[in-house]
Amino acid sequence: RPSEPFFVPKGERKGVFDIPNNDFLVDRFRPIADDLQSRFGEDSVRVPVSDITPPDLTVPLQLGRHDNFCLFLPYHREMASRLIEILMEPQNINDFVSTAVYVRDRINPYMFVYALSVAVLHRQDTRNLEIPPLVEMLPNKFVDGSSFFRAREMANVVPGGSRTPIEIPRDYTASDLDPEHRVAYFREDVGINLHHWHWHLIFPFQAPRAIVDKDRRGEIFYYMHQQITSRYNFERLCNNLGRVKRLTDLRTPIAEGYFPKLDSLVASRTYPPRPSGALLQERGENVDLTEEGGIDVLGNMVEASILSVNQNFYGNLHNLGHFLLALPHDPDNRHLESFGVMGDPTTAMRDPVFYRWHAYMDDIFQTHKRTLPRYTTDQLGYSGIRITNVEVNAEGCAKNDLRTFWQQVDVDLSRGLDFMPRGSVFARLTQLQHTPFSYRIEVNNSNNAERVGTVRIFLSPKFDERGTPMSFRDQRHLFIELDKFRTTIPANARAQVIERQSTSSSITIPFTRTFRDLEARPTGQGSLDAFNYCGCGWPQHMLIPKGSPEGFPCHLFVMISNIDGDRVEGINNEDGACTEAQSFCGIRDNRYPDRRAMGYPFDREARTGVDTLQQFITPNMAVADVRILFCDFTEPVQSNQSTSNELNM
Ligand code: CUO
Repeated sequence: RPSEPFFVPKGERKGVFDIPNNDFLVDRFRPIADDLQSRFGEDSVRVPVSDITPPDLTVPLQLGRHDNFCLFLPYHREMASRLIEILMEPQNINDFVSTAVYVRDRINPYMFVYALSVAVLHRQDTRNLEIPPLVEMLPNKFVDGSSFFRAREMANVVPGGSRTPIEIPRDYTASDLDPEHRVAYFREDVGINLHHWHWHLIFPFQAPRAIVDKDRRGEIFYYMHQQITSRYNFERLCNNLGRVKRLTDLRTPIAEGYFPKLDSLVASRTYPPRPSGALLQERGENVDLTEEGGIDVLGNMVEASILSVNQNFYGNLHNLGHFLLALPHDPDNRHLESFGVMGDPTTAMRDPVFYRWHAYMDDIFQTHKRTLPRYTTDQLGYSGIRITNVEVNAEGCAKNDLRTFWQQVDVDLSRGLDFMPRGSVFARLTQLQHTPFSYRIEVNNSNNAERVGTVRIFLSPKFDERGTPMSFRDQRHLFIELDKFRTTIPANARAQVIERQSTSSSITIPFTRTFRDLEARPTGQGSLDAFNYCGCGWPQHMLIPKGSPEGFPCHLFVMISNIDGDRVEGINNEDGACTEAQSFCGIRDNRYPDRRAMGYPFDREARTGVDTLQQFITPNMAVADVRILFCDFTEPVQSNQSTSNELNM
């Protein structure tokens, strides 16, 4: 660890790199080298940079500095992979910093941020280093483009202490004339998009093999995206929309249009929209897929990562689909438009077609899952363990009622505004939120010894689009994971109570981590939290779907599974504080902590004779009827909840 901090907190003092010689400067800055020295003078924090042999950037320099970077395009990802290698090579932290400084002004900035983030996440010497949240580094990928004009105006005209947040209305991408817009609050949620970007940083599909090859990565690709699809379907049902239709026919027009209204700062253009009825254009090649070898093999093959068993043969369906779907507004580039939001994991989840595409991907995985043996009651049950009651309690609500509402939060845009006067400029966003709640589970253990088990909690809509009770065959695809944790039940326990807070969920990270900020850490604190890996995780505020004003009826499912089938040996999470979102993100440097198939017990068809959830359950499971009540009011920003508000304004 270097003696000086090299990520300097924002605020009134700018961090400036003290480069060893002018070779570090790109050609365009050399004539003004002296001027640069004086421009960032006394009031800046100097960060020493050691002298190194400059790396060979031939490969990554093939992408122009002002082009947009598309992770899903093989040509781009090969360049990015080389850049990751370059950033992984330096033997010590000082050389790493020097390499990064040297590379920064030469390389395409999007590729740089991506490769640097992957390197920081995976190098041993930077594993505990904080990186600023992406929403602050590249706010243009998360926030309405028109707000930047207002932010610049604010930064130039209004002094630091007197700035007011720029309100971003909830309905800035479309009106309710577009039915798909009813679920825009989910697709455009900043926390969800940050999670998705973070997930793809931790699980890159191309990079040096040691980085890509993580325990069950193909399966977690399947599961995390399957859960996104289920959650989106859940939200759709809450909003009187049908479930997403798989996008399988690439030759018919795509009904769902999307106009992102995001700026692409590099290309000085906006992200192009896709009008409804757009047609894909391609060369008509077939992509063959087989089911051989299990969900993990299939996940890597379909995505496709470099772990694909044979990428030349099986192709690159998911990634190239993303790219193809990012192009139909200007398929042969005659209008010189860049690619749309689907071309980038940072922005892809905003577009309705993301969910249609992933519904198709998921269907491939489900086709494989249908070929697997069904779980028997022995495999599902837990001898002597019986759940006798389950309920949820939210403050101020009746038993088994959950409550959602809107809430405003402030995000600092100033890091994303280059060459601007100092100090924060906040955007005020509106997001879904819910009242925190707790689960209360009563269990009997008729064994003469204590038992350890894993509590698995899922939620699903009770009725389908037509208001009829769902068959198990349909419902199992809509169960969203809410929590998973270990429990110990004493011998001969009667009505033993297990209590658990919603904020402890195994898929979420707390608000302050989604929008984590350097200043959130008290200055002078010696040890840095492992913030980076920890940025992966579903945002806590989106744990519960929106529900409906009448109260959206749901099934809450709770199971206690036998630890013998769950336990993974050798899990060490001593050093990792960030194990919260382990269901979606795994645990750093460890095997995936649950031996069961991801999504268990709903990942497979039910045993014969089971048509409903009630028929599916064994004594160690229980179902409660729960409602989600949506209250259409907006909670204003609370100063202690806006991560950097108090500290910067
Ligand atoms: Cu996360 Cu299609 O994989 O976006």
